[in-house]
Amino acid sequence: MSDFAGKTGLIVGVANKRSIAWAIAQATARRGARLAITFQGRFEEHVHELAEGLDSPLILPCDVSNDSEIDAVFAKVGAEFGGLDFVVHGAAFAPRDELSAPFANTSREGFRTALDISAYSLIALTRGAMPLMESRGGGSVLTLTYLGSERVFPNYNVMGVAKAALESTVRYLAADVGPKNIRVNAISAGPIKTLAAAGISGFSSILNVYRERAPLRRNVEAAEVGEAGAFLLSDAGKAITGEVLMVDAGFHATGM
Ligand code: NAD
Ligand code: IMJ
Repeated sequence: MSDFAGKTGLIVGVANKRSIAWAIAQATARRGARLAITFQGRFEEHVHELAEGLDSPLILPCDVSNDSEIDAVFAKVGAEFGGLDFVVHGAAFAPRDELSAPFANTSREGFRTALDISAYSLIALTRGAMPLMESRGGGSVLTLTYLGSERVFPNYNVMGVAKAALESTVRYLAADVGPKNIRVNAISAGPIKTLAAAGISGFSSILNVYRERAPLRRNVEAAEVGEAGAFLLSDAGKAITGEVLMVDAGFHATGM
């Protein structure tokens, strides 16, 4: 498989080996992509270790709430790669208290933070990538979302609102940058035990409910999201944009 030969990608949202963004990175690297991977402060060591297995990667700091760090990433990617074919956005955050307190207690600051880091950042990254993608004749942007955008799940709270904003952002961006042959899509993944799921009360019971009710009677693995991500990012997906692809063993289709 070499459908990413000669292609370059930027991966945002790798914390450790369990990160879904890392699974997508591996799926594209295996097919020949050259990658730039960003890390959020405390994950620098982890990301450097993971990237040791990649072919001449670029490792850069990026807090997605910081415009100058985003600018610096694209300046460096432009200088080193001379263009960009795809971006993976896997950053999400809400202050921990917002994921346990009653939803009606959502604070103004918690709401602002969740939407800034989990949804606005897709706009900022896509805008930064645009000139580098235009120089390649187009590109593909992929983000990660969750069904909590449409249905209520216990404790998902303001992250559900942020994911609804993110999915709408996918459609507005797709319409805006489509004429430049840049595609924007999301994968809505089933629950996976990553760092973003660690310490969430009741997460194991959510995994059990999915296993019992999903048509495939199982949960999904990060590697499976990685494969679906590689599909959307590759030329196999070149007529797909503004889409939210469910990669959840069919759970979303069930009523009861
Ligand atoms: P993860 O903890 O490995 O990834 C989340 C990433 O967000 C981390 O790498 C973290 O560094 C990054 N991040 C948070 N704040 C940031 C900031 N200010 N600047 C830069 N990066 C920041 O967990 P994951 O499950 O791989 O999450 C990746 C994406 O997948 C998220 O958007 C999440 O909502 C989504 N998702 C996860 C699941 C699941 O069950 N794990 C299901 C569906 C969707
Ligand atoms: C997270 C919280 C509550 C319910 C949840 C999740 N369900 C799933 C997740 C049902 C699947 C994981 N998910 C899809 C996320 O998007 C998680 C985002 C997240 C996680 C944390 C934990 C640590 C923290 N802030 C966070 N912000 C966002 O402090």
